Amino acid sequence: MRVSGPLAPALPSILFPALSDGWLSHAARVGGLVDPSSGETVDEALGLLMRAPRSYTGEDVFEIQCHGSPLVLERVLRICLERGCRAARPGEFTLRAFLNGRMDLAQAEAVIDVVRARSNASLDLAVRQLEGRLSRRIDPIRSDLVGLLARVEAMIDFVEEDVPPELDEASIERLEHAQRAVQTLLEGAEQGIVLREGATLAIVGSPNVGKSSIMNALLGLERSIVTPIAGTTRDTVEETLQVRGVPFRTVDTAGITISEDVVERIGVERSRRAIEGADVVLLVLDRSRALSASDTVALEAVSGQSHNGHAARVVVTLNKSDLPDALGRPSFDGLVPTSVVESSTVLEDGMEAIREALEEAALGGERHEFVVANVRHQDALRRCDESLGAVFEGLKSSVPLDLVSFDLRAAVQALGEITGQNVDDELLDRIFREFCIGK
Ligand SMILES: Nc1nc2c(ncn2[C@@H]2O[C@H](COP(=O)(O)OP(=O)(O)OP(=O)(O)O)[C@@H](O)[C@H]2O)c(=O)[nH]1
Ligand SMILES: [Mg+2]
Repeated sequence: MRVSGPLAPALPSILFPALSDGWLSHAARVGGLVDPSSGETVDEALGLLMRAPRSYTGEDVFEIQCHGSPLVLERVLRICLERGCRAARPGEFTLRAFLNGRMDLAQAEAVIDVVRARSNASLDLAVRQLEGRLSRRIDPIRSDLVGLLARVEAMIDFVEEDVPPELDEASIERLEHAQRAVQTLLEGAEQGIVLREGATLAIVGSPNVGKSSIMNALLGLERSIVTPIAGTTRDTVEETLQVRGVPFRTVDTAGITISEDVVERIGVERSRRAIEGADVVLLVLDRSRALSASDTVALEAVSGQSHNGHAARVVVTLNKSDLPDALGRPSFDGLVPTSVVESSTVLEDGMEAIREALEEAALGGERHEFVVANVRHQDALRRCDESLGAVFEGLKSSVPLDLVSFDLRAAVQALGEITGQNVDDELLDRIFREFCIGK
């Protein structure tokens, strides 16, 4: 239980009457937690007083660690409420931390990302944002633009008649530098979304090529049924999978083939739908036999697919590499795989190559060192970039400087929205509504 605000320092001696007064800040103490109205001991608990400003919220904070029983928690909560406390709203502790300058808005938003992270990669990103990585990139760009804005506004005030004022070379270079920095941050935007939200992977191919075996090998558990009988997987099997920290919603599909069997036909139809819904397709071919009619149908299904208008990236694996090669390098007729690898689930060979290829396909290339994963931040960066573009347009066509200053101010404001220099209550409300109570 955490209490923040002016009532916090009074609580230790009320709740722990047996302990001597004089609670030191940041020193935990253990004792009987007593209900002051009845004098009854509720639990044996730890109390921790943290004096402002060295606390999460920046206010005086008292934290109680009792045994996890909901009954105990309820009683402690009731005692605190009777002493004038009120229940925290979702994210209120973090909101106060932001309002008291303990963290900026991007850091505050990272708190919820840490709580919600579904993969190592997204947790990593959230923690780095919490540490202030994004803010440290944004702040210098913004303060440079603020300096330039001051300069432009001074020029407006001192403009001489008939002499069109011009921005000096050095200032223009600084503007260009700022825009490049913003664009660099935007470069990893797509990766940021993938790392945060994950990608959908469909494992497809003709029957019996080893799709389910590969799915199991990637998962490290026997999720899908594997047998020598073609047509073992008759329906899609879904599982979440982490590949090098990237979350994949993975779908093992029924082998694609031309079939008269009703059940099989439905399975194939579902496989096709899985391909349509995928960001990444892993096409499995059996290297130990020549390309069959079913392989061709599978290849066509993968080539013809498109997902929300943009095609999924395709990784091909030539499986059963432990057996003699009867396939060679097939021509993929119009299909351009991002990688072609070889694998053998029997020898457990090539799984790293598949993982690497899947990661690259999902991220659309090499992993950026730092990416902006929050859509709100990306939107603000885009607006900043656009406004800076308008500034350059304006300078080139010698529009009045007050118009230039208008665009420059918009760029500064967009960056300020990320770290929280310019935010209104409505936006704060929207951000912190997403939080859970107690954060
Ligand atoms: N030699 C060899 N056999 C393999 C390999 N991978 C899978 N197999 C075998 O191939 C057969 C089919 O494997 P599955 O993983 O069920 O193949 P699938 O593509 O899921 O098959 P369907 O679900 O029927 O479409 C099984 O007998 C596997 O043991 C491999 O790398 N080498
Ligand atoms: Mg299968």
